[in-house]
Amino acid sequence: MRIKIINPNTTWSMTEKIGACARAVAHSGTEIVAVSPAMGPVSIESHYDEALAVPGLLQEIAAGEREGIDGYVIACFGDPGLKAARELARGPVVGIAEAAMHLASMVASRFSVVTTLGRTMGQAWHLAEIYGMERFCANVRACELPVLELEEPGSNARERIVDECRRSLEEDGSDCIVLGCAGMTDLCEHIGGLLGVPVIDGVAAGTKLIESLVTLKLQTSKRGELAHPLPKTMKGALEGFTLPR
Ligand code: 5HY
Repeated sequence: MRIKIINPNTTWSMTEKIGACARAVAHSGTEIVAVSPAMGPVSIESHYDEALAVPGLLQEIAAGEREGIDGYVIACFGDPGLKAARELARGPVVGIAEAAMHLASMVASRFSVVTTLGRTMGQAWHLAEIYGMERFCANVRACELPVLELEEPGSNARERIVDECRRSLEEDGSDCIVLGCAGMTDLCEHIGGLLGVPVIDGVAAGTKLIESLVTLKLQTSKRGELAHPLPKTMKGALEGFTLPR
């Protein structure tokens, strides 16, 4: 099977890291295609960034449909464009926040999300609410870490994330950590080994969930809300997104 993992930001070093972590858990028969869109923000740290990441993301979904991709992971903790991606895709699409929160709810009683900038915490809480995970989500914490600092050699990002994870276990009543950024994917094993609790990376979680859904031949339902979008003319800079009749 072929799974496309889309890092909706345009920082390819993060995309390569995401692809490597997905390949590390994927079945030998699964091909992982890891991409960033050709256009969009270099990192996603606000609603503005998230909105501007979606057109490029949808271009990658449309390309995947032409390429015969079996399923998709949206590798950004805000799960941007998830429903729109599901309308375009035949196969299943998951977001890494959705995947990580669901798996956390199966191995622990309460999880804390540890993310980057404080201003993105609201989106994590919003996703917990719409995914029905509020009763499992003890807290959402931020390290006040710019996303791209995760890509800087020699930054103290890892230590700051570990410290915040420790505080969440001590103060939130959590018994599990959800990493709140795709850029943290390579820290999962290290932090889990240090803290002795389940630490869930949405990239790995999403990859295995899509593998399972595809194996079970479960595709996105095309009856009603997630049916293919209606034919629509798009004008101006979005003209290329027109859906012909
Ligand atoms: C992510 N931003 O996973 C989110 C993290 C965040 O560029 N990739 C990003 O803080 O929302």
